[in-house]
Amino acid sequence: MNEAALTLEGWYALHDFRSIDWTAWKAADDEERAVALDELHVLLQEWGSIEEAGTGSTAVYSIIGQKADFVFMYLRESLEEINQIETAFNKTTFAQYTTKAYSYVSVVELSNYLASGEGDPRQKPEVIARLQPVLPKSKHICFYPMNKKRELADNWYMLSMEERRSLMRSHGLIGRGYAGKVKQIITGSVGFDDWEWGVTLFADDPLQFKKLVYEMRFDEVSARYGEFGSFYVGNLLTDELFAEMLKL
Ligand code: 76R
Repeated sequence: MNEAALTLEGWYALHDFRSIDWTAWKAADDEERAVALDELHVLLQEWGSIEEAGTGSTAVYSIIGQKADFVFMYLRESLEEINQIETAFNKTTFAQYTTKAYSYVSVVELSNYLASGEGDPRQKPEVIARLQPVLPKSKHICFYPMNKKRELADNWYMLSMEERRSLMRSHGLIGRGYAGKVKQIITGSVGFDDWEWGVTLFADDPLQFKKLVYEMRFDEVSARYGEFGSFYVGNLLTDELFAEMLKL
């Protein structure tokens, strides 16, 4: 059997995409809308406290285009917590004015392709910080799921560890060129969802998403082996911006 890459897993992830039922939201009376906004505010505050306590992180972004209206990206220590938070939102009054657009279940993943150094990586602060990342509050998010191809001529999983390592080196070098401009979080979803990885990118300048993804298309890992799902791009929603979006 071919050698599998070793992976380290961190926090579990749920990308929960929702659309707003504007007809229902507009038909609600002021009091009902106020209750909905209050409950939403309470949840956002709770998620902030979890982030401060270091036991999880949450990103809230509006989504541009018709695929969804907003996304909650939750990182938590267990699937139970992820499930609880999803259910807690579903029970809110505000959730009654939303519909489910798409969701993605995965876990923060680091692989050993480019690993270096001695000792247990799980004890290293820089590794822990990547496995349990505080999601950046960048102005924009970009999410898409992807696979590595398994076709007869181009089968990632039949390449030797050495070949994959060398291809990943080139991938990492391109990525590093975007240091400071794009923050990437790779989550693994084999056994969890319909694709093999979720790619979540954060940037203040949305053009950096386009430039990074385009440049990678020419790199062999993506050009030959990458298969991509739908792309979702959005803008940061603070408490205030969320309230603003919902204002009639
Ligand atoms: O983790 C590391 O920083 C080491 C290098 C590295 C690995 C192992 C790395 C760096 N990535 C790794 C793994 Mn990546 N990455 C993607 C996409 O659109 C596309 O063509 C592909 C989507 C982007 C945009 C991206 C960005 N990466 C992976 C894996 C797992 C592969 C496996 O195990 O087979 C996937 C699916 C994937 C996909 N990558 C980087 C980036 C960026 C910006 C970096 C540099 C990070 C940095 O050095 O700060």
